[in-house]
Amino acid sequence: MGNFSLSFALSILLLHSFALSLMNSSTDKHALISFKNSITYDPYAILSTSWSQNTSVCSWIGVSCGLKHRRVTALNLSGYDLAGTVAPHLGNLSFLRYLDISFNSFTGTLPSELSKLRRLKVMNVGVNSYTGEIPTWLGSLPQLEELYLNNNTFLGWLPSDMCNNTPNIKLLELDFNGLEGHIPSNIWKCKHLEILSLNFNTFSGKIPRAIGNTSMLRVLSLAYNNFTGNIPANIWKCKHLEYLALNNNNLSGNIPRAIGNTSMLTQLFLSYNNFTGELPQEISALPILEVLDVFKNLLYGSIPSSIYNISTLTWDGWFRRTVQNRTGLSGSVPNGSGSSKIVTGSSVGPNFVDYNGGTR
Ligand SMILES: *[C@@H]1O[C@H](CO)[C@@H](O)[C@H](O)[C@H]1NC(C)=O
Ligand SMILES: *[C@@H]1O[C@H](CO)[C@@H](O)[C@H](O)[C@H]1NC(C)=O
Ligand SMILES: *[C@@H]1O[C@H](CO)[C@@H](O)[C@H](O)[C@H]1NC(C)=O
Ligand SMILES: *[C@@H]1O[C@H](CO)[C@@H](O)[C@H](O)[C@H]1NC(C)=O
Ligand SMILES: *[C@@H]1O[C@H](CO)[C@@H](O)[C@H](O)[C@H]1NC(C)=O
Ligand SMILES: *[C@@H]1O[C@H](CO)[C@@H](O)[C@H](O)[C@H]1NC(C)=O
Ligand SMILES: *[C@@H]1O[C@H](CO)[C@@H](O)[C@H](O)[C@H]1NC(C)=O
Ligand SMILES: *[C@@H]1O[C@H](CO)[C@@H](O)[C@H](O)[C@H]1NC(C)=O
Ligand SMILES: *[C@@H]1O[C@H](CO)[C@@H](O)[C@H](O)[C@H]1NC(C)=O
Ligand SMILES: *[C@@H]1O[C@H](CO)[C@@H](O)[C@H](O)[C@H]1NC(C)=O
Ligand SMILES: *[C@@H]1O[C@H](CO)[C@@H](O)[C@H](O)[C@H]1NC(C)=O
Ligand SMILES: CC(=O)N[C@H]1CO[C@H](CO)[C@@H](O)[C@@H]1O
Repeated sequence: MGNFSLSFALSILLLHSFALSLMNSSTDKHALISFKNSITYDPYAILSTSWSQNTSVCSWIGVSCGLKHRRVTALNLSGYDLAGTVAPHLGNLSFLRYLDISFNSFTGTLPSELSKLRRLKVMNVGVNSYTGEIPTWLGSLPQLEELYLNNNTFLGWLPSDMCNNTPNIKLLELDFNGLEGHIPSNIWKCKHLEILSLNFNTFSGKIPRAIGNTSMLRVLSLAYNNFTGNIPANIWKCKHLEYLALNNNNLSGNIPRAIGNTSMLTQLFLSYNNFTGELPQEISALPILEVLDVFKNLLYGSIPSSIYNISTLTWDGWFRRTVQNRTGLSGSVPNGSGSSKIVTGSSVGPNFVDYNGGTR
């Protein structure tokens, strides 16, 4: 405790003197000019026309400043097709809270100087061509709430201490990379995690039991990986779970009865695994379930008739993907679609776009 408050006080002191004595708005301009100089392709001439030496950085396209101190608080250059690397000088934007350079063609690795951005809340570098391992310093940005690294070629394992020093992280979006290995079991230390999206990587091993202790979880999307073992029983403790996609993995075991406890669940994707046993009756206790996708498993038995009472379920999608495709389940669906609301769009498959980047 003593150690902690001492180092806390020290870092506050350091940050303050750092920010006050070294950094001012001309540092911000210097940092952004260096950033501009490392851009090799600017097809819409965003930087070459707007980012002019003789104007205030606060008037530049993509730059926002604080009202009083006129320091740069946001840099948003999403979708301008820029290419190049990210200059380490960006780490000098000590008041930066939002960094969004998604949907460009940035290459190389993320410079470690970005670890100096102690106020950063949102970092979106999704849909670029970054590579290398996920930098461990990302796990030490104390204010970080949203991190998007999707659609790059990040490699290797998640840092094992990932959740130790990012107490505020709410969203981790890592879809479409070359990541592998296990989900660190200290994931529960990310106490505010609401969205965890790891689709389309080659993660393996078991889904850690600790996932049940990330009690704020709303979206858990682990599809198209190589996870094995059972669904951890703890997962049904996540009371806020709305979207669970575990499809296209190597999971096995029964679909647990406790599934009936996640009453906020609207979309459940379990297809293309090795789940066995019967579809539990408790599924019909999910009052707002819209999509139930259990196609291509080793399930047997009959479809609990109480399922037909879930008025939100989209019968056409469910029917197509389970009964018609002969999963082994027997039973029939109601004549016509009758009272059921039909939303064909969401019944075709996981809507990855919803949780993919969040910027488009
Ligand atoms: C900003 O800092 C630089 C050096 O870090 C210094 O040369 C310059 O005078 C400072 N500008 C203002 C307005 O304080
Ligand atoms: C800023 O400098 C550019 C040349 O670099 C010039 O064309 C432009 O007129 C200047 N703008 C102002 C407001 O001085
Ligand atoms: C800004 O960052 C660069 C590279 O990280 C560094 O060389 C420079 O001294 C820093 N400070 C200022 C005031 O620009
Ligand atoms: C991410 O990459 C995948 C595969 O290349 C692609 O299908 C998807 O559209 C990309 N997502 C975005 C948001 O660009
Ligand atoms: C999860 O929380 C429970 C209490 O709610 C605790 O007993 C257990 O040790 C925690 N598990 C992990 C892996 O943190
Ligand atoms: C999945 O993991 C198993 C071993 O656990 C391995 O044999 C298999 O090649 C992996 N599949 C993929 C697609 O990585
Ligand atoms: C599932 O696991 C088995 C046994 O480890 C392995 O042979 C198979 O390739 C895995 N399937 C996938 C899709 O990874
Ligand atoms: C199911 O298990 C068998 C072996 O028991 C394995 O060959 C197959 O790849 C598994 N299927 C999936 C989708 O994991
Ligand atoms: C969760 O579901 C199980 C099995 O259906 C049940 O015994 C248990 O009481 C439920 N727990 C909560 C907290 O609702
Ligand atoms: C479905 O709901 C109706 C009326 O709400 C009820 O009478 C019936 O028992 C329910 N069926 C099942 C199988 O739960
Ligand atoms: C950046 O701009 C895009 C397009 O205007 C917007 O959708 C996105 O939310 C912005 N990013 C941040 C972090 O504010
Ligand atoms: C044999 C069969 O009916 N296959 C269908 C399974 O479901 C998919 C859609 O999820 C259809 O495209 C297939 O035709």
